[in-house]
Amino acid sequence: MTINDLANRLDHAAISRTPCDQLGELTLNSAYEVQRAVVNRRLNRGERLLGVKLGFTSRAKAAQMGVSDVIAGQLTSGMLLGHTFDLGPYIHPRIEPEIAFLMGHGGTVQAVAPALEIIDSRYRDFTFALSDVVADNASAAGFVIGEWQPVTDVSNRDVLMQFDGQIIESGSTNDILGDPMLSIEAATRLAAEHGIPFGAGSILLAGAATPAVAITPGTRVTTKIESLGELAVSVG
Ligand code: OOG
Repeated sequence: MTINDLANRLDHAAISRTPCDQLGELTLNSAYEVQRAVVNRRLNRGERLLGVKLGFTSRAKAAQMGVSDVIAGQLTSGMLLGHTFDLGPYIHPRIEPEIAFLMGHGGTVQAVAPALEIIDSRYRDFTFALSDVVADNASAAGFVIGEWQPVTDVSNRDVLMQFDGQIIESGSTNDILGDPMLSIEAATRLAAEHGIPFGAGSILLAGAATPAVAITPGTRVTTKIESLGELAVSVG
């Protein structure tokens, strides 16, 4: 199987909303090559690159999925959702609260916002090895950004996620690598190692502070992040 064959398998799964088999033995470098080929298929269909997402920056998330290393995926314009969206395009979507950074020049941060990320593994039963999920663009599927705000200290802040007003997950921003600001260094390093564009104007999703939760139509999802306020979305 070539890199292109593997990318076609993942792209077809996403487009047809039919989960596929895991890819089998693959080095991490080859997995990032498959990711690039998968993202290129989106760009060839007219999408634009908007930034980078990190995966498994929180121990709770890594434990949920049975993996340990921090990984990067790429965010495209087709994944950017409004405050109301439907789940039609996804296979088995889950949602997680995130912090978004808007990057400035030279690794500086221009703005910060609360965010929600929809992840959707293209693999059957949402089950994968680390190389599989890297190839599958870190399960990137959708994201919603709340109001951008001036840069403020976002370390050690409470994070909540509610479904229809009931708390479903809670944590701290320090669950993200011990300090969410460290996600900038991690993204810069992974982007440089794997040829992923990441610079001024890029959005960075720093990784979930809590495990992801399966979502179903008709749910109102709210995240509240201390110092950043709240973001609420309606899932149709
Ligand atoms: C991979 C994506 C993980 C995060 O924030 O840790 C992730 C997955 O769990 O499917 O986005």
